[in-house]
Amino acid sequence: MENKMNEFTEYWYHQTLGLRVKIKAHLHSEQSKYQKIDVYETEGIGKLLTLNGKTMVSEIDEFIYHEIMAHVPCAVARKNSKVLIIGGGDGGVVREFAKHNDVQSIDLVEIDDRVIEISKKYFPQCTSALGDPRVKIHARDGAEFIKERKNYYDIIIVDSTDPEDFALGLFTEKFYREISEALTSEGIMMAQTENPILDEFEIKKFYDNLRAVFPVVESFSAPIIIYPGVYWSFAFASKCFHGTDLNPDSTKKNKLKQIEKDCRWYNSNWHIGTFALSNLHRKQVGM
Ligand code: AG3
Repeated sequence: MENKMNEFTEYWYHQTLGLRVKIKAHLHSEQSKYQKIDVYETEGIGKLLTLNGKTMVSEIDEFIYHEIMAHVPCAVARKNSKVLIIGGGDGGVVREFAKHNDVQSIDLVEIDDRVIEISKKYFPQCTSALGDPRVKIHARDGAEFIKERKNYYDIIIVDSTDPEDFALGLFTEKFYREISEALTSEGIMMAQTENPILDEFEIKKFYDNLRAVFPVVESFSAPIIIYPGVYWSFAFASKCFHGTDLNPDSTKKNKLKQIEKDCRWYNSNWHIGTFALSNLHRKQVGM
């Protein structure tokens, strides 16, 4: 929600607490078929993209979210060849997967193609890999798309908005079952799962939905400056691997080390450490 001309505010935690950002310019505003899309030039954190008044991407911290969404599953997966990203129209997660030469295809399924177009214009650093020949963009509903592929993907990422409105379907047991069916027997899925301390959305039920489908369900966290309460959680689910079962293959390990050199957040020590949960985080996700 924008309050004054020179400030952007997002209230969360039942509208009681929030983030306040000084803005230099309101670069773009439109109502797409699905949502209100805004881009701000801020005083301190670079450009900021919001959807329905909720923060999605800022230049100061997008690398954290995007690096971990791609490199955590890639470090564990024995095969990274086929990747599906649901949501994520800003292109940030695609950019990070594209750094892995063993990834053969990346399907990006974003319901709102306006998010992709606006990101291309204002966040070219995020969309830089969308032209990669391995990337295929599908402007469709992920919940529909997922039904069409069986036993196909090695990694599926759900890069969604908050669990409300049209994104709510991306947190259901039914959807997780379809994801599981779209994955190969060694497949891995990851999703953003909100702030477990404030826990506005009662995320345990989403983890219960995952547990109804996947034998392995784990959680980890990373700080995202612009998201409610900064402490952000992610779900890691798979049919066999734990989040800390890094692929022991030495060629793969060396390749990952090369990628890590250019990462500003991700490295494999951090990866192992982040799966060690506090008591509160464990309780909130039902572990
Ligand atoms: N993913 C959005 C996470 C939820 C943010 N919630 C909020 N601001 N209330 C963003 C996609 C980045 N690729």
